[in-house]
Amino acid sequence: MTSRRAFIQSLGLTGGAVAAASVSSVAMAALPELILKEDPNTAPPHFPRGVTGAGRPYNPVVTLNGWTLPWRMNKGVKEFHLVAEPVVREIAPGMNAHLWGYNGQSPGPTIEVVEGDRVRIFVTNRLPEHTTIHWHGQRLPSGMDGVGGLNQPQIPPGKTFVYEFVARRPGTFMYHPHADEMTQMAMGMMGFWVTHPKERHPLIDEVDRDFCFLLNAYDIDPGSYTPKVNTMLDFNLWTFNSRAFPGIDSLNVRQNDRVRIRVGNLTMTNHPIHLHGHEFTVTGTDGGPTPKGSRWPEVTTDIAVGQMRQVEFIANEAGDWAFHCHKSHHTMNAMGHDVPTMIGVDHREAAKQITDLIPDYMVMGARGMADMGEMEMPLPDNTLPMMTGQGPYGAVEMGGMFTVLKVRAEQKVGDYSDPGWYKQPPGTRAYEWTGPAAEPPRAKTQGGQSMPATGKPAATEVQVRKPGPHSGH
Ligand SMILES: [Cu+2]
Repeated sequence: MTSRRAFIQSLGLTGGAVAAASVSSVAMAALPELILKEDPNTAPPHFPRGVTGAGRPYNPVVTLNGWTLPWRMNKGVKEFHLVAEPVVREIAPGMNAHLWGYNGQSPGPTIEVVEGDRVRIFVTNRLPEHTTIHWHGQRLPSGMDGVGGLNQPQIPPGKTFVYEFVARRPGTFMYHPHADEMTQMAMGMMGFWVTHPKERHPLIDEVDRDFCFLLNAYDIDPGSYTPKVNTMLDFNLWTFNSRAFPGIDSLNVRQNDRVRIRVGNLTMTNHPIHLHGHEFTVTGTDGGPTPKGSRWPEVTTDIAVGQMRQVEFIANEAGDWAFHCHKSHHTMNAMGHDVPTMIGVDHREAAKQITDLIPDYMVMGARGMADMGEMEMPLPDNTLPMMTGQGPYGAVEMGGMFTVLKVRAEQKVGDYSDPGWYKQPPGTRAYEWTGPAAEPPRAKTQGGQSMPATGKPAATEVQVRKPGPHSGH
């Protein structure tokens, strides 16, 4: 592992494309060099340098907690080398998962090409079982589509297969196995693909920042490392690019930038992805750029299973803006999903007695679950707290599919580094009311209902209302 890391460092990922001119014809007949990256940091945009035939220059994408795979030019063909292999992925600091992925990571590296490029991808299988790669959304010859058994024989362990096709349409794509799919996708095998337009496109605007990531999910028991691959719906880790908050990097932009975010969903359920502080439009789907007349503003877009969505907006509101899945269970990590509701239960007396027997016993959830965000409760090894993350004003109480869009006037063009927390101008933050306290409205009305019941007892104690059969009509 150490030598592999040293190799990556010596290569340098930025501008690390292998120039055709400097490689002998013997070398070109061999497999393209294997390039790996094992850390989970967001790599800076990959500008291919020293390469001819790259087509029109483009503004490269930035893969959230990921990277773009360098390639070499071989007689006019862009050659990539993907290796399917077991990897260790840090889901967030404090938790590593034993996954399967590509080139040292799950998800695999983003493949970034230009419309019209001829692309040759060598896929080496270092998994213990066979695999394939399906190029989700691409126009290509049927024999290159990657469905094991249907379009090609499976790639046995230890073998390398070659895929080759022309990236015919610009847009947002994904890649993933079509071989023992349930297992291999539950283990994290997937990656992003972006095809940039070869010339100015009437439906594809130029943007200042272009981000991409995949939605994925894992079921990893607290204290363990390997996903349960038979889980259908009850996943406990909801991730952007196999990272859970607070492990997901922020999206850092300059104020007034035109921003594009491309998202693909390879989980087993839909995700309503929600942005604070701005409206966006869906400018592209898995089928390509959307016609301008079909676009409308939204602040949440639902991304169904197997879909890709590309949203765009002008980031003209300075600040720190939440960007997350709107299913509240998807902004929560393991441990929280099966906790019984304790709101309103007074178990002080019971707790006292239990504490005599079990000194570490802790009462949770009697006032809601917010305490969990701050509580330093003992967790099994390799387990993330249910909700966590510190903001400038305390616990953010989030997990899973949550990150922050940081919009700053002082962010430099092309600078993707984290500017830190937003400094709010004086007088622009929610503040505490210090006047006389308001009387609870329940004291004046009958139980706070808009339609008071007749013959109802006075609201002096908690009423438990249950839906019952209709009567007295
Ligand atoms: Cu979700």
